[in-house]
Amino acid sequence: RRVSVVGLGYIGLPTAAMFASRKVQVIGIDVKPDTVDTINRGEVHIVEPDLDIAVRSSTRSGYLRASLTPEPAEAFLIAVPTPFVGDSHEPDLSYIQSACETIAPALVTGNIVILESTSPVGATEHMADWLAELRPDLSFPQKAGENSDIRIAHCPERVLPGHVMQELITNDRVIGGMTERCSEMAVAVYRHFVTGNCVVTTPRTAEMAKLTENSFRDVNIAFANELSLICDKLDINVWELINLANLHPRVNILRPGPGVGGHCIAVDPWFIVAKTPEEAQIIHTARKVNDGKPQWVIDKVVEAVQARGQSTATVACLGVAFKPDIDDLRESPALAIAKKLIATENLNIIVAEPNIDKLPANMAELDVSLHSPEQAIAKADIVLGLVAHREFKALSRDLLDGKTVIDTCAIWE
Ligand code: SAJ
Repeated sequence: RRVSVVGLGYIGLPTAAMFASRKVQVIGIDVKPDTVDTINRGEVHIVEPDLDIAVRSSTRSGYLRASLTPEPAEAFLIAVPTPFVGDSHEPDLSYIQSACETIAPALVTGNIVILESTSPVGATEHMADWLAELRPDLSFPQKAGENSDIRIAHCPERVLPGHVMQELITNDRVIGGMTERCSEMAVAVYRHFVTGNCVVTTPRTAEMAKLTENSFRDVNIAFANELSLICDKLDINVWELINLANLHPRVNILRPGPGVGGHCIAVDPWFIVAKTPEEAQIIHTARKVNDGKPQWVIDKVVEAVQARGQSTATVACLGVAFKPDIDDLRESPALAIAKKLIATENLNIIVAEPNIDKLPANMAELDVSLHSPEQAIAKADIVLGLVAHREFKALSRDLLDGKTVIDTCAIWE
């Protein structure tokens, strides 16, 4: 058995390592020579608990190998990014299209191609059409139905960063085959390591299911964030309010924060809005509410400086990761806030982020050194809680005496 995983990033690499751990021969394909070399040395280029161990043992055992060029396999899994086109909120399918160009020459009768990338509704059909154009000698399900040479399915990934290696195994999978046999074959592929249910549907429903899951979370976080603005105006403690409301057996409000980060929840709802702008009113508004939260936090800091009657102030930003207890800075609202505050006149910014040793090279414009939380608070006039890391929650409240505290994420509640 051989599986090829195209795109060795946050989803592709853990998935490849998971197949290899089950003694399936895996060829991982990536466009970046550095990534290919790193993996072939048994090392990893991304941080995810236990991924390093899995990649090291799979390359040593010979079940995982990375390459720039495609090789024959039974199943091809595509796990490439689907970002926005430029500064727009339109999905960019060009990475999927390139992946098709990469694998097309290696396809033979009996293969299955599975799209794992989070995609707008209709993307799997586009993928099938691109492959059909590239390989006119083979038949595909959109024309040949159950008799096609190549099978096609969409099986979106749903794993939570920080828990990927566990959730890959235990999460239920949505399997959207273009035909029943496409779904059956996709289920057989995932059964190598998935212990959760594999639930079969169509590609369009599978695409929408993934977008719906992340939009559901975004809308619910927006509700919590909107409550935080309302409570601030009405002089009510939003954390106490939410705890009280959540005592109701059918209410479960999420946590307000400095905004929504990461590369999924702040992106995927736009794929629904882009397709159905008239209908997707709540989903669109939720995006705007969550995207507006960082500026609200910045305004709070500026107000706090004025309230202290100071012309300049030192602000300790506690946390720059995109969520608690993780070292991932991508699309982090906390980092965006810290950067904007650094660019604000008369503010001296210090940053504490216990999950990283140094700010990454491409953040060089962040001309600040990392402090321990205790040091940062000691030097600060204003303490700005941005991420509820466990190290911050463990801090003594006495450290905050005499400081102005803006706690956006309930570190001290
Ligand atoms: N956040 C809040 N308040 C909350 C919960 C989260 O402000 O109550 C913020 C976080 O701080 C973070 C952002 O939302 O900035 C997103 O964090 P998250 O933990 O909700 O989600 P992600 O982006 O790490 O992973 C999500 C997951 N989706 C769902 O839970 C529905 C994951 O299962 C998906 O696989 C992943 O997106 C993905 O790749 O699509």
